Amino acid sequence: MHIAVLTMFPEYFRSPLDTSLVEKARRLEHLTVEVVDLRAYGTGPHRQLDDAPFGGGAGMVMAPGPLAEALDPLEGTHRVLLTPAGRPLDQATLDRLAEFESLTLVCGRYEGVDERIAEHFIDEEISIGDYVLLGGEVAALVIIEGVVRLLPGVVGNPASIANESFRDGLLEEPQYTRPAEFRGLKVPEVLLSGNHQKVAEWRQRQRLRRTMQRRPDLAADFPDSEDDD
Ligand code: 6GU
Repeated sequence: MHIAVLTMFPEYFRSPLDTSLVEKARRLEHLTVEVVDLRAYGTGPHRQLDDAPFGGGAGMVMAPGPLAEALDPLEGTHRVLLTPAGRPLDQATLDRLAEFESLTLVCGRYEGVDERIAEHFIDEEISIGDYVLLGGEVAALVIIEGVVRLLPGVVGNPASIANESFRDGLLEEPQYTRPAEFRGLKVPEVLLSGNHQKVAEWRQRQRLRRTMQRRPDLAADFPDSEDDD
């Protein structure tokens, strides 16, 4: 996969792209990332990217010219604008984005981008949640991490992707590792029992219970998810 990131803050991406599985994916050539400095497309001596909104009001708008020039060579890639006004990101969206050969992530700043860009130079608009950040950079990194771990060969054990929270609409059960007793705190007995059937039942019960408690919105899709424990 190739990802182009359009941003006013290219330095934002250095260490995240050089760390962890993202670095490994780049090293193994599952992934190439090109960070494009939008400032290079700005106009005037200050390489300006924003302008006042038509109709008045507070805040500034990212002007269409520089964005269009940066996006022209990326026609044919799947172009995503990161904005709090976009559709909320979820696992299904990441699964879908991971199928593209070439993604472009446009990091919005200021009050927004000129709507003509959103309508004619962008394929979809995505938000990472119901809160406001300074810009789309963190959201672009969220998408890069979410997508990279789905690329074949990047995560060692594909089962760890297949079994996770959200893939079947439930949160994951609690996990424990050694020691079996830590500062007087014990691991649930059933996990030490060696009874695989009992363990599987316990895990499923924990998943339902956790989802009910923490994410009743998700649990609503599971009519059989009474809190029976
Ligand atoms: Cl994509 N951008 C900004 N600025 N704020 C956000 C967001 C994006 N998603 C949630 N909040």
